[in-house]
Amino acid sequence: MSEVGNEAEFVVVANRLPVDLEKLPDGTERWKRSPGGLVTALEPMLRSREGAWVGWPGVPDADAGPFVEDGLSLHPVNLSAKDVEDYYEGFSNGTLWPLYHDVVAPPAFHRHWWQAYTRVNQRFAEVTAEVAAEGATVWVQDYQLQLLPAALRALRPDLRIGFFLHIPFPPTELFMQLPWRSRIIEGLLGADLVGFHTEGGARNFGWLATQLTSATESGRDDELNYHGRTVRLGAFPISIDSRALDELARSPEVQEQAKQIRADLGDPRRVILGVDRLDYTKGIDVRLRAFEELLAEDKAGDTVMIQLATPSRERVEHYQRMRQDIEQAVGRINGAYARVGHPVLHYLHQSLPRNELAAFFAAADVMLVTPLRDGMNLVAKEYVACRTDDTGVLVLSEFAGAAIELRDALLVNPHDTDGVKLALRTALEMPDAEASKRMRNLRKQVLTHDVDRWARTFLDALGLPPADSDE
Ligand code: ADQ
Repeated sequence: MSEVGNEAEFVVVANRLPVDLEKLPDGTERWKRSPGGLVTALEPMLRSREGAWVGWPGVPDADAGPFVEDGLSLHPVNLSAKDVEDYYEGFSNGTLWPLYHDVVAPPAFHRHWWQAYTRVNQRFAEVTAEVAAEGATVWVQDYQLQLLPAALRALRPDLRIGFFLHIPFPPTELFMQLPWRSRIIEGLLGADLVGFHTEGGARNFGWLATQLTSATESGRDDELNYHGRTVRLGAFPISIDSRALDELARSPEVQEQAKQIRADLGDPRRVILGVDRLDYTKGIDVRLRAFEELLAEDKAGDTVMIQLATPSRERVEHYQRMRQDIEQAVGRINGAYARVGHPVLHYLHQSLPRNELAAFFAAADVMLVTPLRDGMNLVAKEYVACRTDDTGVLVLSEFAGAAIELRDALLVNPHDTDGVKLALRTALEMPDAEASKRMRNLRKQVLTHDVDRWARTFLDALGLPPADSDE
């Protein structure tokens, strides 16, 4: 750990730092890297510009100061247990998350949650204002920080500010439910560029801005005029580090592990896979129902399904209930259709290391991605990147942002159980030639549109010139 200066030319602000503070049983603390696509994509750009990252260290009541970790300058925003409860679990995950995902669970509106959200966004703005050099570029990430662009601009009008929303921007009728709707839009209008995964999100936002604030259309559909400034809007579909995953999946270790997984399952004719954060938006119940009905109708053939689910937001009530429902369904399905030593459905409520996850992708003939609503869904792209021999079929919800780019998937409406069942059967029976043709097209898309390109495109639009040493 070393001292850090406060003069960064490029600053990323996200709810979480790219490292988590871990409290060990003996009372000591250590920083643990939390690997993710965002960190991988932004790391080279942060390094080449001596950039900084501002975010919460992931545990309540930490007392961490700025430090340098592995060449990255990190600036913790410490949150109390009450902040975490009201700003993060409350307003971010109990109000905004369900509201922005088509209210698939009812959002709760509480004034004290909103107050905490305002307060914490202000604190993030203050830390960022201290870190950024004169005229620096700041890139704010995601729904937890929508008030930050305006709060930061008020403190530091010299900064160039970009904002990217990783979840869907909701239909205008739903957004209007939010008691603090104008404040959120005003917060976002503090940015010079507001990015979404899809054109639809950008359009919804643009329309709401002209209805709820003094913003006016500029004559171009990707621009608004607001308080004498221009605010640009745009679609920037995020992606993955496709090359790295392709290489990992080709490695002899991962290929061997994939074979072993199939052998452990009893070498069934077909393996179906689901991989998600355990979240009610992901439609895990939808695919379990479709699989259960195929089993009941004796149409699944010699097939085994695996559902991997990373534990997520375990303190939020909706998540606890959903976990119970899913685990009950898993028990019911195996109870009815398994044989001793041969479950038809394997469920792991665990987070797996990257190489193991790649082996599961490489082992699966059919990938089921059935969210009721999803900003993008990186799992769909990860599966494609791991299919290095052009085999495998992706079944993908049309309500995932990824469906716009991955046209050669079998697209389904997750609300239509018969439709999902039919797609699943089609996938299980698809002739090899058709599957490979589709997979080749999917791979072309995913390998040429990686997360690097996403970040570069966004930062170009924001007007941050490439540094000489950018990779
Ligand atoms: P998420 O809702 O988290 O992201 P997603 O894009 O699918 O959804 O990313 C999940 C990540 O977790 C993937 O990289 C996946 O491999 C990993 N993962 C899932 N289960 C795992 C397991 N059991 N073990 C290990 N890793 C696991 C939000 C939005 C998305 C948007 C992303 C990026 O909700 O719509 O695509 O941000 O913008």
